[in-house]
Amino acid sequence: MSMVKRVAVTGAAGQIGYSLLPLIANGSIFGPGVKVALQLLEVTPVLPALEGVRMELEDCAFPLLTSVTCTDKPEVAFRDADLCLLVGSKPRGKGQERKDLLMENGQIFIGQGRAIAATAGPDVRVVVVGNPCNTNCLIAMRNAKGVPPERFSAMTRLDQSRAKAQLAQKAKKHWSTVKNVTIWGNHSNTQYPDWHHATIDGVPAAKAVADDAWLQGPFLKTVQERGKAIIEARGKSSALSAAQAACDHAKSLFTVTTKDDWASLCVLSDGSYGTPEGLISGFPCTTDGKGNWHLVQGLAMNEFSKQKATISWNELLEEREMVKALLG
Ligand code: NAX
Repeated sequence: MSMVKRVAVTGAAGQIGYSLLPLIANGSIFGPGVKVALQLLEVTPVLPALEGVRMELEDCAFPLLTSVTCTDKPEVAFRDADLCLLVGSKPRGKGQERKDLLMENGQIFIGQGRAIAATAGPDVRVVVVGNPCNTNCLIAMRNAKGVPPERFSAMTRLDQSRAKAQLAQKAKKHWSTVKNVTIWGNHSNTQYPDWHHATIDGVPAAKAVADDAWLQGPFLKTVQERGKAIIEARGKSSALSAAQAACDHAKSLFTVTTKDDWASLCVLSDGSYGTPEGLISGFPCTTDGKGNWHLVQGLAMNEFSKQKATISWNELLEEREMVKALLG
């Protein structure tokens, strides 16, 4: 009997969904030997467009794709799911306050957290992409009663990949040679992309780049503001790269990741490195290939790093405070 992994994707008719679904159907997460069933969630008015996406998926005749379910009911989308990719959320409206956005999206993630607890598979993993992804993840996790909190993570993989690309280009090396970049804190422009433990082609990044002023200034700012730069250039937010990052993040949960090149995942803080306990925040992680992560411990953090990370941790604390009524 061949194995089929059930992957639920929310916001599936959105622009990230459009780039993400073919990647999943091609085996990007579970590999070329594992069949996948897609369970797609959208809001009711968008179901006709989602139907078009389903038709296109069928027309690709992906060898690994066994079925496509389209629904506006979270309990149907998450039923027996092995992996839930929570991509759908509401964008910030014109003139809308951050708190209102957090609260509005919070309602979505309460419902989805509950539905995951009620119907997802017994070994489900949940990856939150929809922004503000750290706090949305916290809300879903806290409302998914009975699902172990470490099954939840939020995505800073795109930031990690962006940082690797910037470091590589500065050092005139290929990005595949950049290892061990960490994104501390929130997936927002307060995030702290930390190069201090990174290597480029085996050489410490600071030595390979040989430009501390660039690392502490333009490098940080470019990674923090990359999303905005893409909107300015494309007129739309990053989708292709976000879809790739979502697959890379999920794949790193289901394959072994070592300290040779750790994954930067936003996961539940136990207080390590000074990250306030109970937040969903960026950490360097290894994984066991069975969906479980472990924090990389014992890394030195200098004053600069602590100061930068604290700015982002404080923002996450503020966000948590704003949504405290939603934390089941
Ligand atoms: P789109 O607006 O193109 O698509 C979002 C889709 O979600 C829409 O089709 C909408 O109908 C659907 N949706 C809204 N509420 C829903 C609900 N309750 N249930 C199911 N579906 C729902 O946005 P897109 O560009 O695809 O981005 C999706 C999310 O990813 C946004 O929140 C965006 O900010 C976030 N991003 C996160 C990134 C990260 O690194 N964590 C990077 C990329 C991206 O900005």
